[in-house]
Formats: sequence, structure tokens, C-alpha cells
Amino acid sequence: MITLCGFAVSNYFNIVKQVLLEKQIPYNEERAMTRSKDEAVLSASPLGKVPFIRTPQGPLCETPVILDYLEAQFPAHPLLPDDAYAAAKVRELSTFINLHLELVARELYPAVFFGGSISDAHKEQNRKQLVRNIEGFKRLVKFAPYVAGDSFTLADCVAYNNLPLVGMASKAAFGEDLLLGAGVDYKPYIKLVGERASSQQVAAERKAEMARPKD
Ligand SMILES: N[C@@H](CCC(=O)N[C@@H](CS)C(=O)NCC(=O)O)C(=O)O
Repeated sequence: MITLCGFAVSNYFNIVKQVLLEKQIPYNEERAMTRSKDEAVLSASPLGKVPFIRTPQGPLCETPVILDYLEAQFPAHPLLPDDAYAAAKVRELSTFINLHLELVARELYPAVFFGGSISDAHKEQNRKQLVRNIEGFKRLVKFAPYVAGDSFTLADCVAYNNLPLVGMASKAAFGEDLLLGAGVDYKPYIKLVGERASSQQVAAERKAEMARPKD
């Protein structure tokens, strides 16, 4: 049995959870918060980042690695095409969203979601980077109707859990959702994917986690 470790507000945790649900892989959850000093967490995720998973063979961290493992270990209900090039294109899009959209927008989260601050210079540099990267994203994304084409893939689990955050963070920081501003109308796509049972479970469990009293 796979154990998914982390907490349901984490977008990366929710990407892995959505993949587990879509692939109908039985799993249980272990609550783990970030920056734990607990040896049981650090031995599985050396920087204390979430998510990580426990498998019958041992632990694994880093979301893309976890997704690759799940796809290889549980080939039923595939989320990657059979063709090697088509599968690489799905991974390319997932990587692009993670590295060039979410990871850049993430620099804004302390200021816009957690009451921290960001200098004007850092903010402006972040805006420029996001604008440039969103132009790059437009060259890769299909929305036909799914991000990588006509089938639901791993890249949709990544996009569904990340694009709204990029939109919200940029709107909060710059007064404009930079995705929408660049003509990336991702809202109908989020609505479409949001109708899936996996999305509804992820959303319900995120809401419950947000309502949970702090430890
Ligand atoms: N590269 C990691 C990133 C995971 C990540 O940054 N998770 C956040 C929670 S959404 C976290 O653990 N943050 C705490 C930290 O960076 O110390 C992955 O792909 O899984």
C-alpha cells in the first residue's frame, strides 16, 4: 500500500493525490507538515518538504519522481501516452508548469498569502519573469480540451493544482491575473477538470484542511 504524506493545502501534495485517485491506486494518508525536524520525516524527505510517499520498498520524495514511479509501478489507468515522444511532451509541459510558472509565482506566496513582505525590486523582477514564462507556456499548452491535447494526462493533475495559484498570486501581487492578462483563459479548463471525481475529492479535502484548527 502507498502512504501519501503531507497535508491537503499543499498543491504538490494534491497533485500526487489526484494522480493516485485517477489511477485508482489504493493509498492511505499520513499527516506531515513542512520543515519537520522529525527523523521519520527527514529520512523520507531530507529537506522536510511535502509531499513524500512511503512504498513497500521505501520512501520517495520530489513530486515528478513520485509521479514517474506511480506510472511505472501501476500501469493501469495510464496518465501518459504509450508513445515515448508523446509521453515526453506531457512531462515537458508538467515540468514547464512546475518550474517556470508555479516556482516563480511561489516567490510571491509569503507576501500575498502569509502576511510576509517582498521588496518592490523583487516584485518587479518576478512580474517580468512571469510575463516572459507565460508567453513560453502559451507555445506549449493546448487546452484541446486538456492541457496536452485531447486526453487527460499527468500534466492536467499538475495544471489543475497549479494554474489557479499562479493566477491568484499574480492578481494579489500585481492587481492583475497575469495568465488572464496574457490571454490564457484557463478558467473554463479549470471548470472542466473540476467536474472530475478526483478534483472534487481534492477540493473537499483541501477545504476541510483549511478549516482545521491550527496544531
Ligand atoms: N520540489 C518539491 C517541492 C515541494 C514543495 O516545495 N512543497 C512545499 C509545500 S507545497 C514545501 O514543502 N515547502 C516547505 C519548504 O520548502 O521548506 C516537489 O516537487 O515535491
